[in-house]
Amino acid sequence: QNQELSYADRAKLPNVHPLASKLLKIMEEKQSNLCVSADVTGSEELLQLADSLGPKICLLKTHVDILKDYTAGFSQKLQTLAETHNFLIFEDRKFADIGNTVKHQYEGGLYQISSWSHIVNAHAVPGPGLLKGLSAVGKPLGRGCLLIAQMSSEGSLATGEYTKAVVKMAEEQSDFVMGFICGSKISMRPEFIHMTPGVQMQVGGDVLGQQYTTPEEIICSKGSDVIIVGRGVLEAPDRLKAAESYRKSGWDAYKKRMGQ
Ligand code: S5P
Repeated sequence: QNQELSYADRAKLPNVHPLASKLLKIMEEKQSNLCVSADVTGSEELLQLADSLGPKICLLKTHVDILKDYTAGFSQKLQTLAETHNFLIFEDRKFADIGNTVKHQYEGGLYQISSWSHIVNAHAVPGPGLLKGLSAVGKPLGRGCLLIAQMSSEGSLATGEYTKAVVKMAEEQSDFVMGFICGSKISMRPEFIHMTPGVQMQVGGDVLGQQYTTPEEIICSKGSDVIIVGRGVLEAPDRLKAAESYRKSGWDAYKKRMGQ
């Protein structure tokens, strides 16, 4: 039967990834399934966003490679804000190379992503060796990875059999993979967290192929767990007010799904 577990119940499952468990607990505590995508190009602005929206979110998603002024000091400050406001950090790096290369990209270079980002994501295209490379770096640090199983953009090739193969790959390396980037619930295992981008209050899109669905639709009808919102918050006249309305909308949809 379709017995729906709460976020709090899922956090306690014996085989849940420790970081998935932590995120699910944060979600329950803060009553937030909102991940804000902080797609801004200045570190000061990003830190300000993290500080002001921190109380509203369970997760903050970054694209560090769009920052024009990245420094190691920035990532330290971001970690401090994550602790202060009790959210996790998700660097949306979309790794997509052979294991040996992604290992270096994850650990080294300018950004040293593994040192500060709790969660990263990856395309499954290269096969399981990519996860082996990433987990060699991330597992000892207690990090987690999301596999990109579907995309929000028009004409995405990540559909059908590909999506199914991604789920299988995740199941085979569930000691490091904690969930998916997807449009809807694609795995029946409650240990996995489903996160969905392409979210705004109104259905629509942008001129470059992005497609938007509402929080209600994503959480309640599609059965996803976390809404990822960028411009819906960033381009609002009052970002804090917008974040609160997405938080409430996502949480109300979750309550409705739980039949409460
Ligand atoms: O399929 C995807 C996967 C991701 S991670 N579609 C997406 O839009 N994203 C990311 O989510 C994208 O890189 C961007 O950072 C965010 C959506 O931003 P928005 O401004 O369209 O809400």
